[in-house]
Amino acid sequence: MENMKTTFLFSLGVTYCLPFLSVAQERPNVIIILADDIGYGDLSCNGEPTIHTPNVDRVAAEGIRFTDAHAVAATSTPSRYSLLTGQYAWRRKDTGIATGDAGMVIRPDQQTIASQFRQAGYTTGAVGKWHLGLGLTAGSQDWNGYITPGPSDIGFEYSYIMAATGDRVPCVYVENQRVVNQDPRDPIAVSYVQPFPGELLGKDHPELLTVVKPSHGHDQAIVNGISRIGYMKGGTQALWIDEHIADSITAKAVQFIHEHKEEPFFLYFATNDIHVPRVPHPRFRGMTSMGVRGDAIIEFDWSVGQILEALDVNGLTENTLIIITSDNGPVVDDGYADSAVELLGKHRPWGPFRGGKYSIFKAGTRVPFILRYPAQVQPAISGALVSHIDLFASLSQLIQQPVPREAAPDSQDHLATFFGTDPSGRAYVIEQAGTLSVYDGTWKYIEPGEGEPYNPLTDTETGVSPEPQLYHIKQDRGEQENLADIYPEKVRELKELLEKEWEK
Ligand code: NG6
Ligand code: CA
Repeated sequence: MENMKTTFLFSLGVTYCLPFLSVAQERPNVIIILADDIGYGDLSCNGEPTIHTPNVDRVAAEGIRFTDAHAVAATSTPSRYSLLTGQYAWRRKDTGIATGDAGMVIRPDQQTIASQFRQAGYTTGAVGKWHLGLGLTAGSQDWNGYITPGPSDIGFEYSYIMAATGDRVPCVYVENQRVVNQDPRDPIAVSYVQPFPGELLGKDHPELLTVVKPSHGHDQAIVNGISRIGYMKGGTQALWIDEHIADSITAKAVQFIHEHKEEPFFLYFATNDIHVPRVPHPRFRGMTSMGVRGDAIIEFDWSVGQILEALDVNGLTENTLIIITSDNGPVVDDGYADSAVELLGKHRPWGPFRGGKYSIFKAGTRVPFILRYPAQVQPAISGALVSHIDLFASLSQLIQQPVPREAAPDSQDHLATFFGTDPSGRAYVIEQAGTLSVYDGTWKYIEPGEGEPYNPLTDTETGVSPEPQLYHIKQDRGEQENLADIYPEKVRELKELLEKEWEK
């Protein structure tokens, strides 16, 4: 079924239709599908033969697949903050991995991509993983009432979210800033400071961890046979069921599309897959030989397929711009003994790159990025240098919504590059993980930093070193040879770029 707008235009007849049609096409629907911890190599369109993700591959075949696309940070909160606000998270100290009771990191007076769409007259929604805090300050939320400020204060008219991550309490859905299915006789309390009297904890009761046990950390509140980070009491009826998370949030995203098919909409759909704890629905179990990590990728791909189908059946495919990307790079053991390491086989979640989640090496932030918009964009593969930081300005340009002064200070309009008509992309990208790096498409400089070069728990090469590092990514994409001593001029040039950014 065509939407009303198109029908109206057709009824005007061909002569009058064309100019109007182009106006109509300036207001496409926009969907950002933000995966959690899916690496460059975790999607078959990016070349690893060990995984099969047909729905994502369809989007790639019908759109542009970017091979040099970057998240701003190698963990979720700073990455999402930067994507949504167009401001580098490292400009603020309070944008590290948020607890489940963190205050809202994006302030109500900040503009976001969502508020831009809202001001342009779009219907806006956020579904899935949030991890950007709620309420005014840490621990101040009323989990039994209206939680404010929240997504509606930063541009999302509708929201159906998990407050933080699958492995952090509270393990409940929050719809339009109220906990779903909450029974007032069983009030929810959340703490990241101390356990509640009588609350059984994972560290004391391994026998209660019937679904999966931690490999490190994750030994506090027990919910559904899985111990988590943080303490929680009450809300028994409201608890999510881990196996059903993908089904629950995908259904809400699909419902949002159905309900708003007649008007331009912006949907931010942030999946729980494939973050830990990985508990894919039983129907996906065994679909790969890689155990739950592989099966969660298939579940993610299924979610993408549901979104595509909702667009197809409503006749929205042509005029909807859809982006599929990930908040940060991959990790195999992220704190649960779920056999992901043992069953990985030849699969390379990081693709040809070094590092992974938490790492300043490439795989920490070089993420999958696919854009499809059949009405305007020809299918292609693009090697242009692009970053999440530019979605704010570029999507604002798309909908011709002016960017207010002070808003999105780091975001540049690269819509033509995202549309495949200008191959140049960004001059350089800045990335964050323990320290900062700057990469211009050829050279990458990593600022000296403090911290361990290797984390044995997650098997991560952090890339942090007290020495400056310089890599010639064009010739050495695996970042093996530090050329800082040989090219001090290049080091100085890139270091100065970073310093200038700091001063902005
Ligand atoms: C870490 C957690 C990890 C994950 C990460 C955030 C431990 C031992 N590790 O602190 O499991 O939750 O935070 O991941 O607690 S992110 O993708 O949301 O940034
Ligand atoms: Ca993540």
